[in-house]
Amino acid sequence: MQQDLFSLADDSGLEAVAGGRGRRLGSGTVLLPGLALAEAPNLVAEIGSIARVAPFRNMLTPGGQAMSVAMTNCGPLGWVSDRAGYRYQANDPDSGQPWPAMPAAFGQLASAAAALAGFADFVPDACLINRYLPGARMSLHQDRDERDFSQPIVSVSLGLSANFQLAGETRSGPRLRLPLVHGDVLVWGGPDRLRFHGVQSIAAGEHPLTGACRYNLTFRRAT
Ligand code: MD3
Ligand code: FE
Repeated sequence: MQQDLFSLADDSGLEAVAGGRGRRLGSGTVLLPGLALAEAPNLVAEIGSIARVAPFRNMLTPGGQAMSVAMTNCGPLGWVSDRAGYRYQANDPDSGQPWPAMPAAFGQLASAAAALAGFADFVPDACLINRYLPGARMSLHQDRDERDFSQPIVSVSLGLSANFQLAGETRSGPRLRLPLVHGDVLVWGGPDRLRFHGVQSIAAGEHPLTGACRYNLTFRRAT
């Protein structure tokens, strides 16, 4: 079991990732602790502007259950879920309007993080914005609604901390658990792109920048 956890974490310490700024969690997964810290106040302000145009909403699963995580999007495409299924679309289903533009600071951070993790030329066309209030969680799932799994995904954590779970290509088997804190950026791609992952229920708390809330930005190449 210990051996399994080591191979899951793949953190030998012999390799300098991103010039010492990164921690390798898998052959295609790199954690960049604090990479978004300096930009965080600006990112949170941009989330506020986006949410005034495309408010956070608790989407329905295809089974008809409201998700505990509230979501909105920015960029050319947005991820949506409803009774018809999961998909990316150019318009906000609540307003019929295009999703708000992706702020320049978002795209620049995502591309820079991907490059640090070894994925050159990552240009996201979708940014899903997740809002977790205390008690919200995301059960174990794969991200597989994108066309090209050779493209990585970049995630940025803001506000309250979360306990993240990373499994393998099946739901069963050992899981790496790690805290994601304000400013952390996680990049995953290559052989890790289809690993199951989830977020445990968020504990109550107050963050100076976000209040009683965690935001997660996930940057994707949907098409
Ligand atoms: C996947 N969001 O929106 S992303 C999602 O914190 C989603 O809101 C989570 O999963 C959140 O689809 C977590 C972080 C992540 C990190 C490493 C992974 C996802 C990963 C490694 C492999 C596969
Ligand atoms: Fe996911």
